[in-house]
Amino acid sequence: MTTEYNFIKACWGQPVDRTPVWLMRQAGRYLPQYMAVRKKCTFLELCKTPELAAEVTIQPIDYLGADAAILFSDILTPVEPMGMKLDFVPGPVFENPVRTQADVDALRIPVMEEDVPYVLETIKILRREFEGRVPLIGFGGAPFTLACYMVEGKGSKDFAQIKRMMYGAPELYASLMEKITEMDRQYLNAQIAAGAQAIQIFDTWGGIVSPLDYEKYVLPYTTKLIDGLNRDGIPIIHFVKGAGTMLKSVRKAGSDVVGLDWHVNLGKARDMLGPEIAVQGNLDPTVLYAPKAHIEREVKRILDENAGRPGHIFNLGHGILPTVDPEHAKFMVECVHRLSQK
Ligand code: 1CP
Repeated sequence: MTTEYNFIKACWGQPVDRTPVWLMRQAGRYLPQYMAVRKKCTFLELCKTPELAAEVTIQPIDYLGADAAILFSDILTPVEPMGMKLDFVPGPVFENPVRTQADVDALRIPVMEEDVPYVLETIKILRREFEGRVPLIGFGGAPFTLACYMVEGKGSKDFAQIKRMMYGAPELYASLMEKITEMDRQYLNAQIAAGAQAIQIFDTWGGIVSPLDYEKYVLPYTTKLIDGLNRDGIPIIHFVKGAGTMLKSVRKAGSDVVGLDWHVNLGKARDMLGPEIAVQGNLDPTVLYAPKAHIEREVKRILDENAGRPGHIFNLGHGILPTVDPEHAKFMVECVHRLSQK
């Protein structure tokens, strides 16, 4: 695989002249440029207007100098046309959560070109815009994280509803997960066909189950999803938040890159995962609240833990927080580039 982009090279474990870096949720509320666009419309309108979605995708590339762009959308965008009434306040809320077999049966698999044309159009605009500059990452939620929102109806602290279904109605749970996995497969393949150059799968809630339950209730569906992607030449990044103790299970899903939150030491994680797989992430997002000298020390510490091994993409261990000073985010990107330059 030949590519000029450090980000793509690092995904494949190839050597780079400096460590590539981007930030999860790099387009968003911490950027005044984003808020200026966001003032004019709702979040869903922003996702559904390709010119605006493209504009806010580009903002962090121009401002931060990140090495990869991520499509501006949400993991729940393709769930709405499955037949679920979605609102953002600003977190997602479904008016009609999935609780019964009839609810699962009523969910439809969207026809991507007809139901989410704005996502595919945004990708096409961005590819033209970024050609030769940065690669574009497409993304989706892992089936389990999507199911959490669909069953709970919103974010949750204890995830009581999804766990009731998982343990108490395993057949219902399995039928829901199968349907979501098939939707996700078609959605991510449509993004690849439209021009996405890498795919990130966000399993934000995959770490809320025990390691044994992860293998039983979460991993089989993510594995099936990744297996069904048209991934020739397209690196797949798999990020499971809170999975530090079960990275060997996460690796079994078969991605090219494994995402790391900040509850795990990057060096130890790499030892556990082995040299064949690349890693991404690891900086505690709250470190961006610290003085610059502290940010620089933390960047250096993570680069030192990686110890020059190929296949490292620098990132936060989860999304950037909305109250972070954008200048600190930009400084973090500069530190990664300066301290890793060969
Ligand atoms: O009013 C606003 O501006 C809405 C805030 C917002 C934004 C900017 C939401 C609502 N989503 C997004 C964009 C978004 N969501 C991106 C954009 C691209 C980028 O990274 O720059 C991405 C990749 C996501 C993915 C996403 N949405 C995840 C997975 C990653 C993560 O942060 O864990 C999850 C869990 C969501 C659900 C969601 N959407 C929005 C919010 C506030 C949330 C989280 C709610 C919760 O904590 O339960």
